[in-house]
Amino acid sequence: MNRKYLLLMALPLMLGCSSKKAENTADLSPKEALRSRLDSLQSRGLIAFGHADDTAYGHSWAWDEGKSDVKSVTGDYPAVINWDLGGIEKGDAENLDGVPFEHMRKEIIAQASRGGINVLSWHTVNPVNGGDSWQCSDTTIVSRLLNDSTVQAEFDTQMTRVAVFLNSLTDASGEKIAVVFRPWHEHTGNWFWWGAAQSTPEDYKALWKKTREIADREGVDNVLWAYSPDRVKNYDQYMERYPGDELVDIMGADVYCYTGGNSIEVFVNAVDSTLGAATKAAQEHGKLVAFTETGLEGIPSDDWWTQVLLPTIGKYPVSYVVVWRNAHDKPDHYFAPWEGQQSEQDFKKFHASPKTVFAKEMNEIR
Ligand code: BMA
Repeated sequence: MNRKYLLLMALPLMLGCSSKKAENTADLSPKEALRSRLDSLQSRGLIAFGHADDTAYGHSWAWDEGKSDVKSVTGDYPAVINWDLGGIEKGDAENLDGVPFEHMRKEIIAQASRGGINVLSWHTVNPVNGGDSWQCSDTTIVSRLLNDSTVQAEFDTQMTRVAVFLNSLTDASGEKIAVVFRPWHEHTGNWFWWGAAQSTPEDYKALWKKTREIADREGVDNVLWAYSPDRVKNYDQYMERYPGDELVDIMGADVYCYTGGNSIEVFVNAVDSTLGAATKAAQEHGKLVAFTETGLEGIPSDDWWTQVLLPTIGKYPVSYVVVWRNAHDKPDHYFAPWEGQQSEQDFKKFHASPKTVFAKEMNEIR
């Protein structure tokens, strides 16, 4: 057992408060137990590491049972895995990146049973003409979704399919598996049909309300809902489209790092303004904080993990950080290292940091 593991086990005793909490989480609903675990990470100053589609495919492989690029480097699975529901709204068998939903369900169950957490994003088609999430030249979609009864009915069908999937996530004993769901993400940008140039703040908030009404009607009770704007300049911009305390559990943020010029400085500043705003919002509204999407595509760096990412986000009480997927069919599109990748050694140090948590250590987080 390594030093970090011992520290994790001893922390509740050192803090003198959490061992009681640990006993009590057994009585909580799956959703409240998940909230409590994320809160526990935050209050201990720990950050759970996450990777999109981690166990479905990786840099040069797909669908191998038990495989993971993160595990091939660190010996452990990520604490958090992001899955994307894009395509489920059409009744498709596979998501937009080719992950069969049945396979996704299996992997969600496997991740939960190893003590990890699952988070879901949704690159959904639009309910007007079925165009993909990035079809953003039509700026009337959100307003038609809210006001045109035909479009409303189509959205109802789509969101109901999402709800059916969420309700179907159960463990071996039949108990629901709680997940984080973050619809309508990166809405401060202009690249999705629900973006800032594509909807008014009032319509964006109404879109959330409608989404929650359908989920609630369908009995979805295993979800923590995350609000996840893209980079913002300040708190006011972060909150401009906040749909309300009754609809949101997690204050999230999506901020990517790019290469070239002063891109690291730009990234650090953007994380500071965005996670700074998310943290303030979370404190004021009694919510959790998470860095819901980030990464440096291709990781052309020897030390990005320990010299850029960790010190930049370590200042904020983020419960988890997710880096995006390692595509198996696009050799340059990856955000976590694999065996032999340039940042491999640095990622091992990131894994060994007392601040980061991977799947095995999640079992100590109650
Ligand atoms: C983007 C890219 C796309 C993918 C989409 C949804 O960032 O990774 O290739 O289809 O996310 O996962």
